[in-house]
Amino acid sequence: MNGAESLVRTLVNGGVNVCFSNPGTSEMHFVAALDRVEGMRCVLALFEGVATGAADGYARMKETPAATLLHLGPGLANGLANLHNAMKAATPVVNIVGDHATYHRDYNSPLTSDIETAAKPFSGWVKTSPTAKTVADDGAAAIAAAMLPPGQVATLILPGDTAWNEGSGPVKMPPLPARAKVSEDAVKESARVLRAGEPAMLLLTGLALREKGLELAARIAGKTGCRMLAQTFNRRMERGAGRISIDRIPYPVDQALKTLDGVKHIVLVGSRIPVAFFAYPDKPSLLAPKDTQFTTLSTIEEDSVHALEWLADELGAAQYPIEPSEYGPQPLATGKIDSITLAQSIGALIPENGIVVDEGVSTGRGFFPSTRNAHPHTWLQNMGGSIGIGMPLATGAAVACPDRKVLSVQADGSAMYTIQSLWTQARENLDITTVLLNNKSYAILRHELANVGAQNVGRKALDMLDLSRPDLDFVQLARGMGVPGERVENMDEFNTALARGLAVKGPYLVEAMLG
Ligand SMILES: Cc1ncc(C[n+]2csc(CCOP(=O)(O)OP(=O)(O)O)c2C)c(N)n1
Repeated sequence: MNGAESLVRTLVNGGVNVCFSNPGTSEMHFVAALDRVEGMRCVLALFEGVATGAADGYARMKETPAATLLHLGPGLANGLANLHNAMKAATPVVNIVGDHATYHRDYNSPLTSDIETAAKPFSGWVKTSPTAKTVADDGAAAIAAAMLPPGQVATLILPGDTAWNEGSGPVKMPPLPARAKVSEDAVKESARVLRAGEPAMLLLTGLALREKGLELAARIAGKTGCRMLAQTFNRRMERGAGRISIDRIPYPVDQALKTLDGVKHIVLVGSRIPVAFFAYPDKPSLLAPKDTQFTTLSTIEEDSVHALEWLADELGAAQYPIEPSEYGPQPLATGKIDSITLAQSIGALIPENGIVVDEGVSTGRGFFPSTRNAHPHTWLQNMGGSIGIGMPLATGAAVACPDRKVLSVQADGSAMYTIQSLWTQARENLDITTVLLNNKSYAILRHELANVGAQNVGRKALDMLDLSRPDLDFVQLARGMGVPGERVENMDEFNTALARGLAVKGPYLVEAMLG
């Protein structure tokens, strides 16, 4: 058995059952091995950013990593932006990059580059496998590294001769470490702060935003009178009817400052100190008041749910009554298409147990309140700020959860970075309805122009934020990649089109024209 097959068998034994790939010559033995091994689904992506973003979406839903297969340094480079997002989301990814055969590298042929150096800033673990005999061991180590709490990108570089030479056969996985439990001190100190009677807040992210964590946080908040908020961006939240509803720190700095005004203590539950996405002249970087005291109940690596359980016990809050959201969205909106009417209709139409992928950018920013009383659903966001994640994330989530409908809420400018995702969605018949928000602009950047204090803005600058001349036609783009769709100009049309898309089993695109 060659190295490639030894590696693929090791991946399958280690629970890696999907490979999002865009291969080349150096990966051909790996590709050939995929056919000889049962249990590995291969999904072709037509751009590497689709593969890496899909691996992120898959693992966020499945809790185990997918593999990617990328072609040398340039293939990796094309995939880096979404690996950056995956790193920020602490998503486990086994990122496999083919390389020239070890003896060929010194000739500096056209595709040669320093892959390790390119991978390092976007990976928690990087290794070039030296021989075919070690490649399976390195594969197992890559899975273990990816799964190291809270999860990370592990990049395994695979020189061609490690794939085609005689390998070791598959190897067993090393034992995976469990999440660490928090210390008693962390719990006691958090309890002391919350009992003190000063304005306090739990700031949650990660595992704490699943059902159990939210319930525990709500009991603690009810009992102690503290507030609870989520980070602005979170890797996964469980929301809707039957779940505890939680607001997020708003994105705009002024609104965030207002939201956090007056707080004296923030207890961090897997979260980080709240800071602004960008610096602006005359605005602070820290979003909480200067004299806020921060107490860490749990870090992102630790078991936040266990920590909340312990804290609830410590505070005598374990049985405190809670009020989960009830089902009861607002009625479907009519009239003009804008961020408010869209939010209302999406709230009414989110399917039971759906997965919402949110790259709605400025239009989607206000979608939270009106989706609170929707059917129960999961909400995925971009934590790394590199746009072009939405469609790949939706693709990966749909591969991970074939029985759940994915609703991909997608702004137009961000869509164009990884629009090839639609082809993969069609090829794999993935159950994804995309709501394409067409406002013909990089609208958020228009606000940012004013926020940073740019003066004398003229035509040349505004042209850099404008997506017209020519206008994009997303229905035609989708059709060209095998995804049916329709364009809508008012909310009545939107409601009908979205319901139609959601009723289809497979990909569909609704292009909503914003005024
Ligand atoms: C990879 C990357 N390139 C550029 C940016 C800068 N950027 C942030 S938002 C944005 C425009 C987003 O436009 P769109 O998706 O249409 O949403 P809208 O602002 O119209 O709501 C750009 C270019 C970024 N965040 N990431």
